[in-house]
Amino acid sequence: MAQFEEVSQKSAVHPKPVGLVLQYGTAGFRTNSKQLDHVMFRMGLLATLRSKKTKATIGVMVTASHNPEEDNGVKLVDPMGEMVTPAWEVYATQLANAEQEELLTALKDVIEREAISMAQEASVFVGKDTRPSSDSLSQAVLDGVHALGGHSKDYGLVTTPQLHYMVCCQNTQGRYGEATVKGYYRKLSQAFIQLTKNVPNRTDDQKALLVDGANGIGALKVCEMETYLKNELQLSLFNDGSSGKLNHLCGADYVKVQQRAPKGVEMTAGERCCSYDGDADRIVYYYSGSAGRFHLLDGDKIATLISTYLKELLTQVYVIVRCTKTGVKHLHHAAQEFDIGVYFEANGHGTVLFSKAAEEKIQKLAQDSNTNDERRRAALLLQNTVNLINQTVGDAISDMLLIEAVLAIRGMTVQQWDAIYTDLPNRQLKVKVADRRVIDTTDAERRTVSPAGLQEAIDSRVKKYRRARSFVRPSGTEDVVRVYAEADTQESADALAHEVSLAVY
Ligand code: 16G
Ligand code: ZN
Repeated sequence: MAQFEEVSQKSAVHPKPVGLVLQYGTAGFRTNSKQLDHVMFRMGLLATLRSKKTKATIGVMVTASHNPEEDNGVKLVDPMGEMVTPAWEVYATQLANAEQEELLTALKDVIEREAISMAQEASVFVGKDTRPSSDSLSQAVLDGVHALGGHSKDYGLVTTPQLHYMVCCQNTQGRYGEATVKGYYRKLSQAFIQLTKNVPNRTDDQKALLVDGANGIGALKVCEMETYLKNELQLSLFNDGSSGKLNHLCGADYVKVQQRAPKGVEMTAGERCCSYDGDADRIVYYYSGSAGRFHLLDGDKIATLISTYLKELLTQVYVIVRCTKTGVKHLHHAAQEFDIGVYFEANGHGTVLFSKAAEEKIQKLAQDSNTNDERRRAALLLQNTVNLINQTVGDAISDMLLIEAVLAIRGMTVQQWDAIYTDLPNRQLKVKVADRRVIDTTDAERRTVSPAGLQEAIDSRVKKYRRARSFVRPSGTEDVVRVYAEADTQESADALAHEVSLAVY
């Protein structure tokens, strides 16, 4: 078949290093960029098959998020803008690891198992972050798509959530919005302006925000967006990529883990600051207190701010808290089960999901002239809130605008937001062990079930401290075990984390 002829020829231009084995992990393939050319070509092939199978546009994003600049990675985006289904993660791994001469067999195996009609048209959207390697790697993805006769649209430099958004817009025939970067800016900025325009006496201080762009794609894109915001938000951008290295001493991951301000950001007491990660799907806030103390507002604080705001706008709500395993796909899935699902990881990745029924109800109330003024006002706020949120995946730019709007509407300072609750002192450590897979967990990774005796050992150490908890789980992205401990004082939290690490080791 001519189709496979072309795959053979082109794949020779993107050869796989013999013996190299990679895994489609929690967030796709991720490793040193030098090892990824063949993976990119093959993900172009797989995305084309996925598109034929679903009869919809599929996305491929080239990025390694918060990893160092030398790394890169790739992940696939399913039709509604969500992460690709687990069964296809398995195909991705098989395809990436097939030796050169086995590639066609591996490809045909997927086609057969999924009963894919090769006559079906295919369409793939491709995006990339600002890493030096992203140019040639995204070209390899496009080569893969074309080798199987798929149509492609290359969005070039976009944030990860922008690509998810484009895929969703395309597959919902524009109902979610226009599948262009400008369409994205227009939709979000209009919603933001609608939300904030009636807020009385917003001062320049309240409109000002310091942004750490992690020297990445988020910096570029938030700059493009600024004119759309019509001065309703005044951003001072740091780490804009003009001189510094991507994610180096800056960005959301650095700030969250180090619990300190990024390099180059000069903040005065009480000023609101935020940091994106390298592909702008995560955000954390922070400020400097009166004594120069650093205060972090992580994903948990963001979730609290947003859910208390939503609760105020709704007349009848039952708030249910649900915990899941680590990883966006688990949280996203759980959030989909509710009318309104607010999900955030402590690291700053998260969004809000509205069920179709909830969206329709909001729409109806906002348009119904019989609705009383107060309910109508709430419905309009909710409607614009829905439009401001990127429901496909966590989005630093969209989350930032939502947080800014909520603070403005509620007339809250960053300190008042911080005071909604107080975090117990805590410590996170990573422990290197011979084989992290021997640790198995349950209860959303809060208790260990194996190896035998480990949970008892953790319990006995926790008992020695006041208001203490400690969790242990294998990392999904690094070859380490993560240990978390909290207690009434920082000294106790540190000591407990240390003791539990020894028990793990
Ligand atoms: C990935 C996940 C993130 C999770 C992190 C945990 C996505 C898009 N990202 O970055 O949700 O928090 O892994 O990593 O799914 P860890 O297991 O090494 O702590
Ligand atoms: Zn990211």
